[in-house]
Amino acid sequence: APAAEQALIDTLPPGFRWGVATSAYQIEGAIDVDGRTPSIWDTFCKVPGAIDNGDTGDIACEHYTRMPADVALIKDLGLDTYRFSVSWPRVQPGGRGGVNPAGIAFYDRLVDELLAQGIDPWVTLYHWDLPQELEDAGGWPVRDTAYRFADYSMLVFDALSDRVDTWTTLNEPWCSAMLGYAYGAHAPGRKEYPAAVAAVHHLLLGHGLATERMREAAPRKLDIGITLNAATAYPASDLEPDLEAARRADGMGARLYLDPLVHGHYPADVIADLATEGIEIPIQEGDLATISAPFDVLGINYYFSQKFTGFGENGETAGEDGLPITRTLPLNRPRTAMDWEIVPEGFTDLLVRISKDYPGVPMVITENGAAFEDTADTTGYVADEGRTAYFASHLAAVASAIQQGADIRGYLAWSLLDNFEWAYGYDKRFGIVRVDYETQARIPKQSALYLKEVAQQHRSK
Ligand code: PNW
Repeated sequence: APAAEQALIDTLPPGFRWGVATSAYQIEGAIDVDGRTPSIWDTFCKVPGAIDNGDTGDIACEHYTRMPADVALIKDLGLDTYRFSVSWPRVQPGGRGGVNPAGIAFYDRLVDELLAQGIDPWVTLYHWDLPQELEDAGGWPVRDTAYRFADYSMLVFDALSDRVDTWTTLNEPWCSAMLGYAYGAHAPGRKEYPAAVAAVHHLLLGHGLATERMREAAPRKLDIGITLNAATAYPASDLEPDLEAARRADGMGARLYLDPLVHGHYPADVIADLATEGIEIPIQEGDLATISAPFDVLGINYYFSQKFTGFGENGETAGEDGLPITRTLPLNRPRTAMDWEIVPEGFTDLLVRISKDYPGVPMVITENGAAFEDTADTTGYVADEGRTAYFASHLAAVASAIQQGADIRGYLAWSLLDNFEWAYGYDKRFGIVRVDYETQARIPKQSALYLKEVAQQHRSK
C-alpha cells in the first residue's frame, strides 16, 4: 500500500477483527437437495433477460459440497471471522412450519467446521432468498412476512445459538425493498414503489421482532445486529436544488433505516417527501418500539459514493410528473467493473457521520470490496492489483474514520470467492479467491495474500 495509506492502516486498534463474507444463494448451489424449496431468486433467474447470460445459482461455487475445503481456505488466509448467510428455504421449506433437519444440518456442520479451525462464525439470517411461497402470499410488502421471518429466525437461533455469538438479522434491506420491489432489478422483480416502501417497513419490523425474540431466548450475552448498505451522498453544489437532491438521496438510502432503528422514528423529511407522492408507511401501533429494539452491532456494507444534483439536463428542477429531480453526476473517479466509482473518502465521511448522528452504536464493516476483470496467468495466479489497491485505500479510510472518533470493530472483505453476482451473474468477480467455474478450482488472488499479510502484521503488533 502507498505509505500514507499504510501509516493509517498501522493505526487500526488492538482487537480489530479481520474476516471475509459470502451469502448462501451466491455460493451454495445444490438448490434442490435435502428438502430445499425455491426462493424468489430461483424464480427470478428463470425470467428471460433478468440475469446476464441467463446465469443462475443452480450450481454456483458448489459450496454446499465443498464447504470443508472452503473453510480451510479461510483458515489458510489467517482470517478470524467468517460471515455467511443461512438459506431460509433450506431450513424452513416454504417459509412456514418446523425446521427441516437435513437443511439445518448443513449450517450445523459449517459452524462446527469453523469453530474447529478457530474461526468465529457470524450468521446473517436473511441475504435476500425469500421462500417463493411467501412471495406468492405477497412478499415483504405484506405485514405477515415480518412474523414469518421472526419464526424462521428462531428456528436457526435454536439450532445454532449454543455456538454462534454474533447474529445479523437482515443484509441490506434497501436492496431487498428497492432493487426487488421498486426497480425490479433484483428478485422478485416488481416495480411498485408504494409496495417497496411497505417492504421497507416490514423488513425493519421483521428485524425488530426477530431481535426481541432472540434477545429473550439468548442463552448468554450475544451480539445481535443488522447490516445496512450506505454511502455518502455529495451535493453537486451549494445551490438549494443540489442540497435537496443529496438530502433526498441520503434520506431514502440511509436515514429511512438508521433513524427508526436507532432513534425510534422515521425521518420527518422523508415521510413528507413520500406523502407528496401519495405514499404512506404502513405503521401500526408499537411498530417503532419493536423496530428500535436495542441492538449491539451495526454492520456497514460500503462500495461507492455518488454526487447528486437537483437540476435536469436543461436546468429544470422538476420532472414531467412535477416531482423534484434527483440525478447523479460523475465524481470523475476510476471505476470498478460494476461501473461504480472508487471513492474511499466517501467511506470515511459516511462512518464519521454515522458515529456522530447515531452515537453509541458500534460498527463493523460487514462488506467492502470490488469487482475487476481479473486475468489469470498460466499458473492460474491472479495479480489483481486493482482489487488490492481498493482494499488498501478503503482500509485506510476505515482507519481514518476511527481516528476521527468512529467506533469500528472490524473489517470483513466481500467476498471469499468469486460468486453469483445477482443480476450480473458470474461475469462480475468480487472474490479474493478466484473460482474456475469449469473445474471449481479455488485460486487465491494477490488481494487475498495482501489481506492475509495486513491481518498478520496487525495482530503481531
Ligand atoms: C451487496 N447498489 O449488494 C450484497 O450484499 C452482496 O450480496 C453483493 O454481492 C455485493 O454487494 C456486490 O454487489 C449490493 O446498487 C448491490 O448500491 C447493489 C448495491 C449495493 C450493494
